[in-house]
Amino acid sequence: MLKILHTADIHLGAKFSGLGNKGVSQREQLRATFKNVVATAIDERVNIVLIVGDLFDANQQSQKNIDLVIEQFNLLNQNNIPVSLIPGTHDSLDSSAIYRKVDFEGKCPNLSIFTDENISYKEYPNLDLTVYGKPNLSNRSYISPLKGLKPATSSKFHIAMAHGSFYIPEKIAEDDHVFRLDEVKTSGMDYLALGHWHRVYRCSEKPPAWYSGPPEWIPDQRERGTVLLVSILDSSEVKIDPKMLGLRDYDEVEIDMSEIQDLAKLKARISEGANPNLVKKVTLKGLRDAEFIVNPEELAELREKFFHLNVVDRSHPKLGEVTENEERLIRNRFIKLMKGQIESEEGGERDIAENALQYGIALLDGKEVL
Ligand SMILES: [Mn+2]
Repeated sequence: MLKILHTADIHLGAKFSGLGNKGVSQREQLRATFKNVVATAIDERVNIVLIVGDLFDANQQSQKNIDLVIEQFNLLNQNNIPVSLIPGTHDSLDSSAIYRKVDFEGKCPNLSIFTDENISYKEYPNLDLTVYGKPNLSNRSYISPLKGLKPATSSKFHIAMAHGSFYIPEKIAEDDHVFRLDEVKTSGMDYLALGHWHRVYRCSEKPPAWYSGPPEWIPDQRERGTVLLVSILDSSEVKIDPKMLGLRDYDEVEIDMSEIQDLAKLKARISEGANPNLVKKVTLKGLRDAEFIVNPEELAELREKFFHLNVVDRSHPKLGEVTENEERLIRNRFIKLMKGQIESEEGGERDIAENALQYGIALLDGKEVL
């Protein structure tokens, strides 16, 4: 059996400028969680660690982060655990690459960085394993990170690393290092370790191809950080065990303001599940009582209950009832029609209808709104 720790998108050095004074703390947490990833690899006695791009958030890094990576890789070395790594889109192998400035391989004898422009491979004879991969050479590329991938040795186990986007029609930019399902299916690999998407996601069951997501929360991520413990049995059966290592958790909710009558109730709803390690995004929606105006300052005290709280108000004031004898007025006919439209729609369409109602009334009242 072969046991792997698969991680990616650690983004050491990320700025977290949107987090205000918590940014420094989360930057430090990325370092702490990276150490925890290494400690987990040792505890779990994995045979190899795969780092599938974006270990660093940028090619400019503090000496502190460089030293941390060297220290932690050496810790793995002391435990006879090799590391395979590809440069990603944030730490791409361009002319200013951190992997050109710092001789990580010279300082970490257990480390292999894939730097050939095309797919290359590294054999681990004592593990009966070959690992395949290619670096991202820039932030954007039309070339598939799986281009030319096929088994090249007689090893029992073949594993590929790729940092890019899994092709989903009309959802993926074509220059985002795109690879396709048929490339995965015909790769001849036992497992494909993916990076670039910031969530745990399975692209294919056979062969298994998974995104691990980042181990610690970074902006735009909507779940707690995770690594994948991957076991490949001698029968070639693959078991995937996601292990949540991130300290910060993430939650996102929508609150329908038609159900909320006062500030106390709104505060209580926002505070549900509050804890100091939670990043929470709250969107206020729907039609609220016209007299109930939410002042952001009144919600400010709730921030202390969370690691980070972001409240976005997309609610609209409810208008007075429309009576039949007013119906001849264009304005009221419009309101009635739009209310019917709002009732019959859901989700994004409903938002559009609600906005149309507000814009329409403003225009009928002679206001310039667009
Ligand atoms: Mn990336």
